[in-house]
Amino acid sequence: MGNKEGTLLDPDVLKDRIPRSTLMELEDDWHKVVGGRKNQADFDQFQKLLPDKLNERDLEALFALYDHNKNGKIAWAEYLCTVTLLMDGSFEEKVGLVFHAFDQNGDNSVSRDELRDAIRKFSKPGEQVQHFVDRVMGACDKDGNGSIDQNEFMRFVREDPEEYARVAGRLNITLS
Ligand SMILES: [Ca+2]
Ligand SMILES: [Ca+2]
Repeated sequence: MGNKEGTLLDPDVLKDRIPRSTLMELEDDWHKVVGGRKNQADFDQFQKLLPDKLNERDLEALFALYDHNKNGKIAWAEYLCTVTLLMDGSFEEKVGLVFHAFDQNGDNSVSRDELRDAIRKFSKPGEQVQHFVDRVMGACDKDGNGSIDQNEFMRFVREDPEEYARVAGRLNITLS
């Protein structure tokens, strides 16, 4: 499940990717809400770190996106990494962030069960969940091995942005 801090990027690289003023604001907010760098944010604290007030389900989806190592808490490194990728990430990095959130057991593939859980958490399907899972699985799993790897997911997002928007709709991430 990745390293123990749960970052997807090297913390030293991260610092240079966002403006110094933004980094200081993030640190300041963290300090006020969560305390020291070693403290981890729980769900209520996480909510206070966000600029916007979100409904419960959207907030849960966002929490899962930030919680890279899936331990139910947001570490400073996870927070900084996710904010940086959302602000400054490439298309591939942002899709990778979403893929990582879908991949519960961290084996770099999304199984049908993981896809179903992800769709329950992240999607605005507009149809019955099981139908939606079947359709998305069919569209993504080009080699037919029953799970989705990152390249397959990337291709799916490129080929059908509207379907992707339904899959990850609660996250409301602008891809660039
Ligand atoms: Ca975590
Ligand atoms: Ca997996």
